[in-house]
Amino acid sequence: MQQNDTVTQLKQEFLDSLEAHFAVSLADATDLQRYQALAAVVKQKIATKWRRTKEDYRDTGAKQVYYFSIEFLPGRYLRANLLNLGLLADTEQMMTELDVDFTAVMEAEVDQGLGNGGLGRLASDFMDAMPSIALVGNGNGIRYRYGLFRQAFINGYQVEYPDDWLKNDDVWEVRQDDEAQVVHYGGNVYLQDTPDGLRPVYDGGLDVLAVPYDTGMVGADNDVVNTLRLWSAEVPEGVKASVSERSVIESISGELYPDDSNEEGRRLRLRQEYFFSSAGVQNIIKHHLADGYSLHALPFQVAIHINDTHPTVVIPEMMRILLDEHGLGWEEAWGITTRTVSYTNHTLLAEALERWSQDLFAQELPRLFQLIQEIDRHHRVSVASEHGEDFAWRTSPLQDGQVHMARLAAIGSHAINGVAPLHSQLLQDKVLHDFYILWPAKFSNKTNGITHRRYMHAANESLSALIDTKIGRDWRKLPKDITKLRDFNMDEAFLRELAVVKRQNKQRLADWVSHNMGIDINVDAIFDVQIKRLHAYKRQLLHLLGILTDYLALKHDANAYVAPRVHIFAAKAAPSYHYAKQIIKVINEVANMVNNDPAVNDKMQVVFLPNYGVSLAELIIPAADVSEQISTAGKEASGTSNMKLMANGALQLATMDGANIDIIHAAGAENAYAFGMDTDTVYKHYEQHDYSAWDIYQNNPKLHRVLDALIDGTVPNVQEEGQAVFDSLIRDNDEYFVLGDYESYVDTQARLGQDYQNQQAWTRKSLANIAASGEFSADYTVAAYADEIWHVPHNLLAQQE
Ligand code: 26Q
Repeated sequence: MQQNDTVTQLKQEFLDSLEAHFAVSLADATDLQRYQALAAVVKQKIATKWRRTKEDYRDTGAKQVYYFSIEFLPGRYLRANLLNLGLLADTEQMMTELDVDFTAVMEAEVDQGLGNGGLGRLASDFMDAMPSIALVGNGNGIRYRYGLFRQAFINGYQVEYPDDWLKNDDVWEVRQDDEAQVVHYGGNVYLQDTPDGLRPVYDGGLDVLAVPYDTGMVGADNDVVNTLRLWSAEVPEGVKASVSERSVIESISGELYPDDSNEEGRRLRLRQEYFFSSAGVQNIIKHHLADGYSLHALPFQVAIHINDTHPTVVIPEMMRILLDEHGLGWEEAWGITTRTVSYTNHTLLAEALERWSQDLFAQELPRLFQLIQEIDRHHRVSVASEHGEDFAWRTSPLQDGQVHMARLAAIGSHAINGVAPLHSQLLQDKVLHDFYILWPAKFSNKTNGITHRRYMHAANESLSALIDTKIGRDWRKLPKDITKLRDFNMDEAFLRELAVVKRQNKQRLADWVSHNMGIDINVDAIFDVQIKRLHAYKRQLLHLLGILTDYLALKHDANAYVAPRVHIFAAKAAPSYHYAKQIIKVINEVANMVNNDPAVNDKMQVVFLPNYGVSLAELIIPAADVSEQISTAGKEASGTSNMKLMANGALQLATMDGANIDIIHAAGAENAYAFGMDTDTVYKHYEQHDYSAWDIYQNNPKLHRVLDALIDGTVPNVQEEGQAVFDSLIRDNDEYFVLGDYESYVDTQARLGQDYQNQQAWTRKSLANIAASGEFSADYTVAAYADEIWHVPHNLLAQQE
């Protein structure tokens, strides 16, 4: 065995750590103890870099970016941290030498799920990208006591269990008592004349102590470690709180809202939004002043970015601090605030735009409400003369008894961006059109990105290693350099090696499915993957109708040609989203029917993996052949699983929506399967009211049979759910045009199935996707934010197109 100093030293540190923490030998240690001991070693290595980074930022007076997000979805840290520290290979070797199952050790770490989906995971990808390009950027969010629910299926129904992620302590976090902040809610507030002008006097209300827990965000192959700060709600010291008062306070950081589309504004949710926004802003300003800067220097020293509208209260909160606590005038405070804050929108769904009842808002945050009234008044005055009363009305933060958060965010920030070109265009043309008329220069696009480090180098180590053998390792620093792989698309040996890697990854997933679900899936079949939140607009239902089409074809004609496929779903539905849960039930029953039917199951299988999250994504994505990105055009802001799947060599079966468009463009249309209506067609149907699901149903016999299968007992055990799905399509005229895209979808699936049979040609298309994935690195995304919005330096080399 090869001797390696790092491995030897790591081994000693690991064994010492086991003894120091648990007084056990390696042989007697559990996987959890092994994990915690190793994590402690890694944390020590991070700590030195972290301290130095903090000192360096303080000493140089670098401008700081703060990314405010109500969700972060980090998943597991150990493997990603080892990778970024350059210690992954050595650790693997050490574990081999010690005869320890490293996978089991890593799986002992809890998957930190303090977010719902795309938005939260994007925030965590940015937390990986920022230190990796030496950008001074920190996260600010909530340390929820319970994260996103754990999902199980019972009789095909989704059942939710609490996510008690702190049961075993979080090894990575550091509690910072001396950084705690008090956040105030409710009560009455009066303005009193004082020698310094009008000042608010508070009467009653609730004080909550926000205590931060910091985690080091490790840069890849450098010495930078930034900070993710998550706030926890506690009773302030010296306050005598009854049991019920205590529980009111602690509930503020008690649990993540398990909904990713803003069902209805609830009081506790508003308290959460204010909680991390206020604690974060107070803390930033406190340090800014302690470092000797004037408040007027704030926009030069600090950039605050709000991830969707959930932290929009930072705008009135900053005004409150500048006006009430530091006596600035309105105009200077407003200038400082707007030049500090920037905003990203993540949704085109009208129902997902955040609004709060003014009554509730005024009860919870009375002083902020007064300030919003003042912002509203200034806004109306400044736009009415030029654009008219009606325009002023439409764009005002306060209208119809509600506080419109996207309007407040647009007015109170200096930059507004969407997350893919189509999305940014639709923001300008439709959703935020009035604001675009007012301030066109505020608007830009910043296409989302992903971290290849987690989703490729760590989750698909053999793929990255194989690529290294062809183009060296520099592409890991400069992801666009992966285009050099295109030179090898006629290299047959390389294509075979790529296919071998894919097959190994499929086998790894098949083993998991066999072990955890008791289903043996066929690794020679196409792994056709749809993994994302369960939502009507994402159209898992369209995929399901495709499955039923194949099933009925095979049942009616044993010689029908259907390319062998394993349909792989993973998705959580919001607990209150009844329709989404009905779709889960139907998919599970179809899966049961198909998997237990010997007449079809050498051609098709359906598996719905429970409890989708970051760790499961890391297992599924490397194994995917096909990436289903089939939202109704104009609905998905960007999507990010589309980028992760592409980087791992899956071909897109996709509508022209969100970043699908850009992925197809980058990979080449011949290396993807685009289908369905485009955005213009969808909007025309909305305008002309000429879409008839009933007509489509009546005129397409194949589709007719498929839909009838949902209600005539063909699919067993779905009396109620099958009817509900049927009704949403036929009686309610199919809001998301599932039937309108059906024909195009099944035709495209058939063509794809044929193409897959030529393995070499398929692998060549797969290679084209991998080779085009570099531009979707979050490193570039974050660098673009840094250059164009935050105005902070970084060390990512600019690259020629
Ligand atoms: C708001 C108020 C009350 C309760 C919940 C919410 C809430 C929570 C989460 C609303 C929305 C979200 C999350 C939205 C989200 O994940 N959007 C996705 O963002 C991705 C990153 O930009 C995009 O790729 C996806 O297209 C978009 O759907």
